[in-house]
Amino acid sequence: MKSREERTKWFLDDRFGLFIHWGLYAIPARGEWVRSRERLSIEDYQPFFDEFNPIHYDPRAWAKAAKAAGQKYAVLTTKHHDGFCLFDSKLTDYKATNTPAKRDLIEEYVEAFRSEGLKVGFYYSIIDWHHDHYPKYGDRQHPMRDNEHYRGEKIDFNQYLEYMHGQVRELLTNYGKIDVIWFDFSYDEMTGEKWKATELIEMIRSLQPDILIDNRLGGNIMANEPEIYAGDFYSPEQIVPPQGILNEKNEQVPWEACITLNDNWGYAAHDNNYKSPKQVIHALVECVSKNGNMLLNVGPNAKGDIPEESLDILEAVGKWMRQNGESIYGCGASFLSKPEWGRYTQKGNYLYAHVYDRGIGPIYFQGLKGKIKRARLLADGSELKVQTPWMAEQYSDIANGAFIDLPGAELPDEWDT
Ligand code: JFZ
Repeated sequence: MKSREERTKWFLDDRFGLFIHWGLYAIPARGEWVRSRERLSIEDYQPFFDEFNPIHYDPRAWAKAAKAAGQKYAVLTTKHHDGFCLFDSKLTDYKATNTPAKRDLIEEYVEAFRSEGLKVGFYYSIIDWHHDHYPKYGDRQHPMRDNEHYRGEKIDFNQYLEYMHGQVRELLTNYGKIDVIWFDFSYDEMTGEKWKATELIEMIRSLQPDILIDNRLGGNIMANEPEIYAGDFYSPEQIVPPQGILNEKNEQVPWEACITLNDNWGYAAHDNNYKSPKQVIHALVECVSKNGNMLLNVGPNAKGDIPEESLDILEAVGKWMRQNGESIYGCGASFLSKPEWGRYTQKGNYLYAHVYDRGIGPIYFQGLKGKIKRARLLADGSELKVQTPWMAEQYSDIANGAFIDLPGAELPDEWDT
């Protein structure tokens, strides 16, 4: 079996992926937690199942948008907490095949993303608000957590575990090679072996030896000796970890920050709080500058369209990536500390300077005196002059610094690099 280092190589080179939250909750359009937040019963939620008919579903178009944005892999919700399956599971009737969609939407997704040359991931919720044998009353997440009808209900959690393990087996057997499995999520005592996690991991590795697994089955990926189920990468949510992720031995742990474009994962019709392309680009650069990945989320609507606002952001990010992707792919943290004017990313002998605070005059590179062979503007490949400004010898010597001229006025703001 490959080591984690070998398995995660492609992932850490690719750096940028697309997260897709899509399911029945696209219809109420109030986010993927709507059932829990509004305490909807399965019956309350049934109309969305009965009418689920995404007539615009075109995973090729999704894949093309991701590719044009510079994303190299994708992760789609095969089943979210509501338990609804986009795939044709033999173990449940609660699946896309039995809705007006009438087909296995995961099969089409895998086919589409693969043929656009992207790597393919499955999000799979280990929480399940639909299954008879998943804890309800008193479970802190469950839509029926305070519904007296379910107090003292007898469940057989092992039946749920058999179902859950069985679905993971289906997902990792029926769709060819899968690159990432993204479990979500452990909480309170519902963690690790409660999910029979060791057994689950052993099955996964026997079916898909090279697949990457996130860290949300539980365990401690930062430990000296992480559990077998502690995962291949750490998954911070809605935050870029300030110092990157180091384990107890002070070694880098692969990580991937998952980030929404507005304030919801699933489609939310009235959520217009979108980030700007610039914020997204800066977040991506920040991740890479700390040895991390970014998984950027979209929530397609009930018809299967990615919202226009999200597509616009992806497009703008793509434009930047076409000019500056070299500073992202295969790059990581620099040996230099963060400069005053922005951030560094680095790949071997190539140092990428992301200049956010342009100031006036040349850009100062602490510690690089005599070490810069040549400098180029990444956006257009044009030469930048390395030269010490008049009278600057004395103070630049102190910190062993070097200066690079930037073409001042001509440099448009959004180039930022
Ligand atoms: C989970 C999901 O509940 C959410 O719907 C979405 O899919 C997201 C990517 O993952 O959200 C979480 C999971 C874990 C924590 C917070 C939100 N947590 O541990 O703090």
